[in-house]
Amino acid sequence: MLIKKPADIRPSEITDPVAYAGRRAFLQAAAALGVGMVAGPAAALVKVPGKGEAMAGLVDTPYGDELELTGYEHVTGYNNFYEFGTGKDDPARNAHTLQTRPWSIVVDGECEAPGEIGIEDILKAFPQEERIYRLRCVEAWAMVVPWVGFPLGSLLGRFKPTSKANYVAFETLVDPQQMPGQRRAVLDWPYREGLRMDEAMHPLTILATGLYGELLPNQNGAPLRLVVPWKYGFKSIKSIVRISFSQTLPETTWWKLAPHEYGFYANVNPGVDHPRWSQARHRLIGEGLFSSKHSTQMFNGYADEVADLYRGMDLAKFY
Ligand SMILES: Nc1nc2c(c(=O)[nH]1)N[C@H]1C(S)=C(S)[C@@H](COP(=O)(O)O)O[C@H]1N2
Ligand SMILES: [Mo]
Repeated sequence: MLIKKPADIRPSEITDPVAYAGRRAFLQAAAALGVGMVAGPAAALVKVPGKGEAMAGLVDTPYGDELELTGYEHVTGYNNFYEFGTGKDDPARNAHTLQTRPWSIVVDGECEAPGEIGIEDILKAFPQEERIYRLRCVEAWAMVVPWVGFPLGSLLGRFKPTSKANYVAFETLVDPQQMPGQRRAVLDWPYREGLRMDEAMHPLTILATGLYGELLPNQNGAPLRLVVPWKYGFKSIKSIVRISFSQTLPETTWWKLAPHEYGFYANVNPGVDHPRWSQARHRLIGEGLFSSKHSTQMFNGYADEVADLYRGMDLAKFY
């Protein structure tokens, strides 16, 4: 067995996204051997591509160690963001008109301390963690993204939700000047999403502020978007301006538009097909159109963590 001395370890060997899978195993082995790391714990974070603004002081987490990352160019070049067009390459081309500073989020509804918080304060107040999550889109494609963000629950707690807060509703910015797709009534703007309170407070649910170690590119929902790894992609609402606690089930964009196709829960479930396509298998973006498909797992592989939230529910009915 060849044990490399720290000086022989190039940073790319530790952080190269392609050779990512073994990074923490490597770090643990190095620690066990008492080998000092070149650049401290930060060396475990993914390699920053240098396309956007790098984020400092990120917290490494154990989430998603075993997953192989989707390439940065796919994560930022193949998107859904109807405010900038309905084509998968429209957001990357058009989202540069979005102004993400200044930006603030209003939090209201069933809470004792409604208010407003700016994105700069959010970045300062909550330690930004790197978590690698598999994210599934409903049209049977998936990506593995190194998100940067923090648990949604830690933000929600500050506004002191009351006992009537059964759900949380989210809204995206409406501004047809900045969002050219909103000049047409493709969707009923603003884009809206919602979670049950216990889903919102689950530690896997995050508000993402970055990806690949950099502030979110506009096409991925800058400056702040939701990420719920056990649900289909459309739950991950982008460029959020309002979060409201509600006693009743909030209306959500796709569910309202086509209730027989998209439900409120939108949990990844290989056993419940979309009326127009199977949900049992999916392709990973970046592997190519002729690549073999992967079997979709219940709750997108997060069943151990989240299945309890739905105990006793008929998931074919509450899809
Ligand atoms: N505001 C807003 N949020 C949105 C969408 C949208 O059109 N508008 N599309 C959703 C859908 S269908 C998906 S699959 C994901 C895609 O996120 P990504 O482009 O970062 O992969 O964003 C979701 N969030
Ligand atoms: Mo989607």
